[in-house]
Amino acid sequence: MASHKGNVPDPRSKQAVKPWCLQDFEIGKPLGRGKFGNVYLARERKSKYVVALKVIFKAQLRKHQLEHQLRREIEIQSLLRHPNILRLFGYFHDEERIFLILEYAARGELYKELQRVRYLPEKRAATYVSCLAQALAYCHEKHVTHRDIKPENILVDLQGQLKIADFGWSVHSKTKRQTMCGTLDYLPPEMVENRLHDHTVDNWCLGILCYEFLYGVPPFEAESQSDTFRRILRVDLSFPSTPAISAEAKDLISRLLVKDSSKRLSLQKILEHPWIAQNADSTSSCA
Ligand code: N15
Repeated sequence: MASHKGNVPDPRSKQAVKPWCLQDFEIGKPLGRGKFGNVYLARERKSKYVVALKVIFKAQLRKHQLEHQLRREIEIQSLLRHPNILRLFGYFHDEERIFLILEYAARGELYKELQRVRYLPEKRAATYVSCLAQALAYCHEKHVTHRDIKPENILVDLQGQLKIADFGWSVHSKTKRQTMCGTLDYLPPEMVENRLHDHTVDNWCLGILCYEFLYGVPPFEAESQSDTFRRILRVDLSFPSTPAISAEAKDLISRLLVKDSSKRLSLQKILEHPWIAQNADSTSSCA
């Protein structure tokens, strides 16, 4: 998109010469469906650049009084430029719909990869956690918190790079966990108890994610929501004997899943943790 010439607007420029419109794109298969609209594979005609085009129906937005929130989300998203955060290239609208031009991640949703392979080898898990910690550190620097980093919100590109995508707008295929009244598995204690929370909720979520990468299930999974609540509030953490996981990995998880949010390992300390230092693949660049 950035290589456009002539009258085609630079997606980064606030005063675009000519705004994007639907005719600029060839539309392909649907990538996901949701309450507010769908996401389609699309290709910009001139550059042949492949994107994910998200369609949001204005009537649906209005009905749920989310116009304001969408505007804010778009503003925040437009500010974020990181290799592990899904890019928003631009947007446009017609009478009924808003279109978001989003980065296309060819390998799709991380939770599906996780479903396929059950759990990840430690080196892969450590590489993912390292990249995500760096992406979250970038967000926190920009005062953006709660990127909601569960596997359902992470995409994988052709090179295998993770892309944090915020599906707060739930325009992607629902997972079993989501259709069953939304997953609580990633909520930190302070959010379960509806207390004040800050950027350290992301550190907790990274601990949950690390556990799920290694064991294939989130640590506080239970039959009922109230049991999950109870397990989160007690930080009822245990490590199954299979798969066999290194003591260093368990140490990192234990230092993130800490009830007192001020005592959770900082993102910088995650990157310096022995398990990350020894296992994360620094050649498979995430930055
Ligand atoms: C205001 C806005 C910027 C914030 C709200 N966030 C989003 O709208 C984020 N969002 C991203 N919503 C949907 C998507 C999305 C982007 C969904 C799917 C994909 C996507 N990029 N690439 C895909 C994708 N690639 C796939 C490959 C195989 C199977 C499914 C795939 N989906």
